[in-house]
Amino acid sequence: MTSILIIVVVILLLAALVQVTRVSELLSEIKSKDVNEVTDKDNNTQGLLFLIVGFGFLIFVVWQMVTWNHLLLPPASSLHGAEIDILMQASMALILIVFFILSPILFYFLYKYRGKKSNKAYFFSHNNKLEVVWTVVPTIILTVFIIFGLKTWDKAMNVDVTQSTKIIEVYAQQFYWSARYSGDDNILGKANYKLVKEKNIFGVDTLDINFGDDKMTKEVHLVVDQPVLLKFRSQDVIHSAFLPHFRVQMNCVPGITTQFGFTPTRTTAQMKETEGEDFEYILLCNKICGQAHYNMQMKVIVETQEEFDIWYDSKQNLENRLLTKKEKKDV
Ligand SMILES: [Cu+2]
Repeated sequence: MTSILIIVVVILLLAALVQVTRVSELLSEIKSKDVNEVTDKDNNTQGLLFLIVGFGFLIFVVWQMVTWNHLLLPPASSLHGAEIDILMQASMALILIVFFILSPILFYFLYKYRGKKSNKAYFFSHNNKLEVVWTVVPTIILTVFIIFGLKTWDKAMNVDVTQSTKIIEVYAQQFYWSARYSGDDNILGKANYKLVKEKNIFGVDTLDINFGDDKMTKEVHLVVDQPVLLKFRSQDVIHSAFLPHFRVQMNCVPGITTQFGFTPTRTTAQMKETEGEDFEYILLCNKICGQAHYNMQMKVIVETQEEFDIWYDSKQNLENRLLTKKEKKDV
């Protein structure tokens, strides 16, 4: 209700402003003044307004940065994430330094060089030195940042998959996430969307030798400091798996398998100590994939090996879940 009132007041104020301007124009017409003529007084007012609005805007930017800083993500909880954070901080520092130097100069010059009847335009056609400086300096800075970015990206994307890397499938469908653990053999059983039916939501091929020890879960549990390779599939449309705290994001595309490897470095319990009791790691969908997209999320828990084992052992494997007793004998 309050916001409706505020909107009504703003609209009325705008209407009043338009009317006042109109009245002053009519008055000028009565006094047979040219309403389109710009006087020094107008220029002074406009210049001063630019100065006030410009510096007001800068103060607002600083206020936002201070007030909303706590809403930013905490430091990355993954090995490669720390490097992405450094890249992000370096980029932001550069942008902010340039912003806080150039913006005040811009607003001040708007005021200083405001129109005056006595002013005469200065003819300035070309300056080679200036051209070289403002071409070469940004080129060098951008080249450094692009190389830095490419290296960070390359490191994050090309993770060596070793024996200790746990392979987990993350399966997307409107509007759920499910996970499939690859079991003791660390090999995911083959799957095909044509085999999706009833309990077999992943379309797992029950004739494949590797499927039996796979386990299906509704949460992703990870062991701290243990590398993991997430393999993504989608059943219907393009989704995007986003794990903001680990600085991980990957599209889930129907028909192909995409992947992202990373190593979590902080347990959920450790995060709760610094971020508050309500803290949970989360996997979100970051593509607008349909009506209930906003609700497409899955809990992620990082824990110790012992805690993981207790949770993992409590889950039923796919052989028991999908096959009847008779089918098990036949396999
Ligand atoms: Cu989605």
